[in-house]
Amino acid sequence: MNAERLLKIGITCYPSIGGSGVIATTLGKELAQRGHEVHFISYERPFRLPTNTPRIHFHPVAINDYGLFKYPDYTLPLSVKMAEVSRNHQLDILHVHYAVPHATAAILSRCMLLPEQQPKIVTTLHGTDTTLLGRDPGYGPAILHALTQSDAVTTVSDYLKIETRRVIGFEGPIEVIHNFYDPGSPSRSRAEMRRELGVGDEVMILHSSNLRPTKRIDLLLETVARIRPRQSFKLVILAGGSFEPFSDDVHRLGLEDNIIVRESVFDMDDYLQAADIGLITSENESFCLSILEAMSFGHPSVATRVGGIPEVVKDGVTGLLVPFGDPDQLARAVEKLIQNVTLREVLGLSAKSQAQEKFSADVIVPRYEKLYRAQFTN
Ligand code: GMT
Repeated sequence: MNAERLLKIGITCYPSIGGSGVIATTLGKELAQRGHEVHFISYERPFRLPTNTPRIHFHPVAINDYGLFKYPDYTLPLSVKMAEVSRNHQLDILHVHYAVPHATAAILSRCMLLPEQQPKIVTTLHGTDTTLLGRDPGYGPAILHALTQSDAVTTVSDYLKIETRRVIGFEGPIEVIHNFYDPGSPSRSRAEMRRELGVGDEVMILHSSNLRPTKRIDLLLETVARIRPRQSFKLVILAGGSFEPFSDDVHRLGLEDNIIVRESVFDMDDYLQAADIGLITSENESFCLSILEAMSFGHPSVATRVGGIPEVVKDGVTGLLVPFGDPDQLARAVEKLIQNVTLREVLGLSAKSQAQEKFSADVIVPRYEKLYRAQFTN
């Protein structure tokens, strides 16, 4: 195969709000802009996937609800659709994001195809597919099997590579390709956005996540409850899930005037440009895309020193890292950035240049293209 040949690439990901879906969708858009033909295969159109865009196609997977099954099955119809799209569009590559069940479905789809119809399968592990499901005896062996059968495996951080070896016992090659983010063009100005949110001269702290247990929203709220003075900040939470279960804690901690919650936000960049500081209190993160999003807009984050976060944030240079589980230390770090405007600006500028130098589409997308093309050499 000619090294510069344009490829036909299938991408499967979770289409709803979540870092792995965002990365997969953005990667697909970038690949299409570079001339490749990209076929998304999932149960819903990924929420950031534009319509009517050259070289981008979406193939929905229909899931029937049979009374016979107590639990609906997605893996089999997904694998059938993957085989159909591979056959009909002569896919070169099938790139699956998040192993469960996508990698297993991809391997199964390959068994349904003649040898000359089979795409090369690239599996990208994103986080809990290793750290949580990899430990589960009901999933671990299936994940190991799918990784072993994949033509290439990538992880989004060095940390996740090490964990994949340790937790799943996968010994084959793993390429670390970090996540990427390029700031878009917000549709509203920073001032408009802050007015709309009711944020005045206070420092706007942003927390954006799916609110799953590992994000430790309890710790996030405990942290902001300890920031003094209370009038110095507003915390905007962009929730990729219902915030309702945390409402009692907001009242208990007397944070009603400090917290603004928005659920299922699609115009992320509008909020990012309005922010000043990011705040992440996670127990574990393979990478933490929302820190990178904040960095791309020139905002430093205060975050816990866990998992792959130190690969994204250089402590004292592009943000501040604090040991996990200590709301007092987290609050002191946030106060430092609230009070010291110069420090905030210096860290923010370094964060932005690190984001461009290490984690931009121009740096990362060619690494995926190279990996795809490497599947056809030798
Ligand atoms: O693994 C998950 O819990 C879900 C996944 C997602 O789809 O958001 O998050 C992981 O992948 C992101 C994108 O690569 C990373 O930024 C997150 O750090 C990672 N989450 C965890 O490791 C908990």
